[in-house]
Amino acid sequence: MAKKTFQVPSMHCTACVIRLEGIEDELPGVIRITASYRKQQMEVEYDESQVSDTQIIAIAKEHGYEAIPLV
Ligand SMILES: [Cu+2]
Repeated sequence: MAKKTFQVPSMHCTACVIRLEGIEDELPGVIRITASYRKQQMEVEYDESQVSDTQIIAIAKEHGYEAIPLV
């Protein structure tokens, strides 16, 4: 199990939080996404044997959000 935080600078309202958190139901292997509009971040818990951070970044992009992994 992996947990990674991404900076999402293009979040502009609380509806973005709901859209980003909805990704957890779309991408197999993603267990939970917790997004914060105030922090402009989303925290993703995922099974790294099923899904990679590259795929998470790609699906966020499909929704119109740039997700930058924090080291
Ligand atoms: Cu928004």
